[in-house]
Amino acid sequence: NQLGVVAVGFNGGQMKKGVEAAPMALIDAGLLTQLRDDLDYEIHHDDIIHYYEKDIPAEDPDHRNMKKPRAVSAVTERLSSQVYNYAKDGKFVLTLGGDHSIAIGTISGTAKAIRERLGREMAVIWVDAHADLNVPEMSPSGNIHGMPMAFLTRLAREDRPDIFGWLKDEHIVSTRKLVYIGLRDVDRGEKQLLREHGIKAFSMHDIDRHGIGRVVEMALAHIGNDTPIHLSFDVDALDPQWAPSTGTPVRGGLTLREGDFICECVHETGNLVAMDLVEVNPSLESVGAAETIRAGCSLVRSALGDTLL
Ligand code: DIR
Ligand code: MN
Ligand code: MN
Ligand code: MN
Repeated sequence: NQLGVVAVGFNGGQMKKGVEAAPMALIDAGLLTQLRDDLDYEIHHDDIIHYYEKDIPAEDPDHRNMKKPRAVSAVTERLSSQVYNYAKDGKFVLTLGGDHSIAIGTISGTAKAIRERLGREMAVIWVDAHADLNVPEMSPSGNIHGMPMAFLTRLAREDRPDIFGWLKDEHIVSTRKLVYIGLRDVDRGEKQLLREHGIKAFSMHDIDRHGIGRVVEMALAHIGNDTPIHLSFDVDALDPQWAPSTGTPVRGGLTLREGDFICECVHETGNLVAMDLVEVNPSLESVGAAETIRAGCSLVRSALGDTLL
C-alpha cells in the first residue's frame, strides 16, 4: 500500500492563526507512525511542512470580494501538482491541512490524475458543517475556505491566471458527483445553489431522521459502484464536544463514532483514492486541542482501513 502524504501548513483561506500548525501536531501525535506500523502503508513524504512562502505575493488586494486571492491561488496551484504527482502513480494521497481552501489544490490534482489514469470522472464526498460552495460575490465573509467547491465545480470561475485561472477542465468535478454529509450551517446563496443544481446533500437533520448507516448508504449509492472517491473531511463536521479546536465550530454535529463510521464505509468501497483532513486548529482551545488532534488522527486511520475487529 503506497501512501503519498502532503502536509500543508496554510491558513490564508480564513482569518484565524493557528491552523497552519495542524500538520505538525498531527504528525507529532504519531499519525504517520500509526499508518506505517499498524496499517502497513509505505509512506512517501518529503518530511516538509509546506508553507509555500516564496509563492505568496507581497501585494494581495481583495478581488471580487475574495480575501488573499493570489496567496490562496499560488499555494493551491503548487499543491495541485504535488497531489497529481502522487495520484498519477496510483498512490493514495493524504493531505493534512491547513484550512479548507487547500481543497482547491488537492481535489483538482486527484481529479486530473484519475481522468488521465483511469479515464474516469471522480466523485467527492465533502464532510463538513458547511457547504464551502460560496461564489465570491455572494460570500458573507470573503474567506476563500468557504468557496473551494464553487471553484472546483465551475459554479465560480475566474480567468486571471494568478487567481485560479490555472484551473482547467481536467481539474473540475461535476456537481452530480458531489455529495455532502453533516451540513448544518449553510449560507443563503449556497442553499440556492444546492437546490438549483440538485446537489446531493445530507444535513444533520437527515442523519437524525435516517441514522448515519442509511445516510452513508444513500450517499454511496448516489456516487455509484466503481467511481473513484476523494474524501474531504473538515473536522468541524464533528460536534465541538469531540473537535472544539477549530476555526468555526457549530454545535449539533457528528459524534466521533459517526465521523469514523463514514470514513470506514468509504474505505470499504475500495474506491477511495485521496483524503484531506482540514481545519484542525491546535491553538484555539488550550483544553480541547489534544482531543481535536486525536479525533483527526482517528478519522484518518478509519479512512485508511483501521478496523475495529
Ligand atoms: C461561511 C463559513 N460559510 C463562509 N464557512 C466555513 O465564510 O463562507 N467555515 N467553511 O469553516
Ligand atoms: Mn510534504
Ligand atoms: Mn466547516
Ligand atoms: Mn470546510
